[in-house]
Amino acid sequence: AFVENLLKHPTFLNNEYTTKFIDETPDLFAFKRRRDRGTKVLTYIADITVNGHPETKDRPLPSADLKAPKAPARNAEPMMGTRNLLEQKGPQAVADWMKAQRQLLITDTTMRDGHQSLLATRMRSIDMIKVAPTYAANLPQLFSVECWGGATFDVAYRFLQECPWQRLRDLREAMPNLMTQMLLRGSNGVGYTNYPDNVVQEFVRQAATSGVDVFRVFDSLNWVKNMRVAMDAVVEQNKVCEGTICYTGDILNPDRSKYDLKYYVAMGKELRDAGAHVLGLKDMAGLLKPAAARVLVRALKEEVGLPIHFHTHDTAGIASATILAAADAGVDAVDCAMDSFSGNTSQATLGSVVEALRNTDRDTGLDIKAIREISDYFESVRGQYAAFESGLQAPASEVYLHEMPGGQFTNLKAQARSLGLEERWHEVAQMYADVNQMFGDIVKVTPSSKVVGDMALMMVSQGLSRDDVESPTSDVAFPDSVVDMMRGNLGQPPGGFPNTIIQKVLKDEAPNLERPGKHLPAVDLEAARAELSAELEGKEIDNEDLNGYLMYPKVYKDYMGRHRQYGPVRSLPTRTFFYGMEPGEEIAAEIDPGKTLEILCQAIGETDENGEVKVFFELNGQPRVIRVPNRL
Ligand code: BTN
Ligand code: 3PY
Ligand code: ZN
Repeated sequence: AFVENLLKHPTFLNNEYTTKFIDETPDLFAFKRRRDRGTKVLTYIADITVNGHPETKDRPLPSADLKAPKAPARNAEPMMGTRNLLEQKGPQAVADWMKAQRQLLITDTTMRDGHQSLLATRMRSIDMIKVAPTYAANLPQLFSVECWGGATFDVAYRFLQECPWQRLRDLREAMPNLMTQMLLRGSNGVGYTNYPDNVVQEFVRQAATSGVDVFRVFDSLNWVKNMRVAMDAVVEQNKVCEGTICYTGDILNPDRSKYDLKYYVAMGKELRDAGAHVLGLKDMAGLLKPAAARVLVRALKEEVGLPIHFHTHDTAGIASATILAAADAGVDAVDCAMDSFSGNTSQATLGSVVEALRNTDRDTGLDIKAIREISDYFESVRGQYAAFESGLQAPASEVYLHEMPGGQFTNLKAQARSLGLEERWHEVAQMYADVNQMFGDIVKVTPSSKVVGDMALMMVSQGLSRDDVESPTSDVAFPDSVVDMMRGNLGQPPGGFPNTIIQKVLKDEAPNLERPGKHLPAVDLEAARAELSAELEGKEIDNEDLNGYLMYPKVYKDYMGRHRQYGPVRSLPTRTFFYGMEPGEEIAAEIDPGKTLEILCQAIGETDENGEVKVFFELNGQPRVIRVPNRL
């Protein structure tokens, strides 16, 4: 029962669990009195200073002599980039240009998959926005900057106490010549379940309006039918639609014939026919080996005809070899992360790929000095997030056994730790592989990867084998996510789920084999807006807020409740956000363009008879005393 409850916990549903749950979500309307933003931010700092941040409790500290990250100098004039082409000529012109030119195009993933895979998605907007103008000025040859979507959306609201839409607007403004890119989970939006069609459409419309140029759209079971609503919405917005194949198995292994070359070529053609401008090849676990990449890329190039954008992970330590093989075979664009955010479960090393191709016919044209400087910046950013490091020491070929996506690996390991299974990690890895076979060998990527992970953890902790689960006489309490998937609520894998497991999970209930969105009634958007506004005491709900709420109703409302209490904490330096301040320390926080709070922490008082602590500040030169409860 313990495991069952844990698997139902929202933080597990979120799949981004690393350290501690936040037990104490403040009541939504605990603070009715209107206070100015300065006071709210001071209240936050005082609270963290006295009580610590629940997410960094008992976790490693950043080194004491870590310098505050400082963005590198910029070249004078940002040159024209891919964004200018998109704006002037549209998405088809971008696709045509990709095919026509010879350099290997590079997407920088540092601000999305890089930190999602290495730091549990915890990088804060301020650490991105500070360096974004340097990208625009010094790396104008980039194909795109992946900086939004995937897990970043809910983690921003849930753990970072900031608005993901504002992050997007700010980045868009800071990089006017570069295409921004997001990861969209098809009908699952940026969530873990299928949404009604109009919610997906509205979300895409808003993401395009707020600043996304390239939409990488995938489906967690590779079901193109379930991707069309999202793809059509992207095309409708005149943005780049990257219809994406998720790669699993091994095309060169005759024993894994379910996902063979023919399967991928057929899917590529389906995506082309569904309107994709670019074909995404998403190797979320890093399973594509160099020799297989050569064969696959060549076949897709020849038979599909779209430009190909390849994404992989370095979990096995071999990602750059695969990228170079793909480049030889004619891939058009690839994903890399800044050196200091690369390797292991993240992407291949940007600077090294650039250097490897220098003076070849696929030379990327990127400035290696600019890359080093930005990587140095991110190195000091990364140091601030020591609490979220996974401790993974080395790449490992074990990924070819378990096939876990890079973005899931460290999270699942942390979940295993929290269940006391850390010592048995390799059993979890083997069980993950067994569950995959029991489910019929499926694509494993958010959210299907989470379902496999839930099942594997449950089985290891309860000592169940695949035979135990499949036995007609055993009585198994399946995790909710497994029941949901077998009901057909994430859609259908190629060939469907095996009857053995469907019958075991659903008993007499018949699964839905149709597209889940077909049966989900449209949400009345204006009614939802009115309902949310009423719940938030008449607050005006703009389209960004509405879309956040539609994706994650509770997460959004909890965020708003904390926002009323703590104000614009996104503007705090990262160290202050996670660790508060020390007496004598001084910081600045720009809460609006041109409006800066100069904050000096003077002293921290003793805990009084009411259990409260006074924290003494100077705010823009004026003394301010904030009282917070000591909850320790
Ligand atoms: C988060 O939820 O992680 C971001 C907001 C942090 C809220 C602070 S953390 C310390 C204190 N305890 C709470 O429950 N809320 C505040
Ligand atoms: C996500 O959906 O967040 C992923 O990164 C999948 O690879
Ligand atoms: Zn990835």
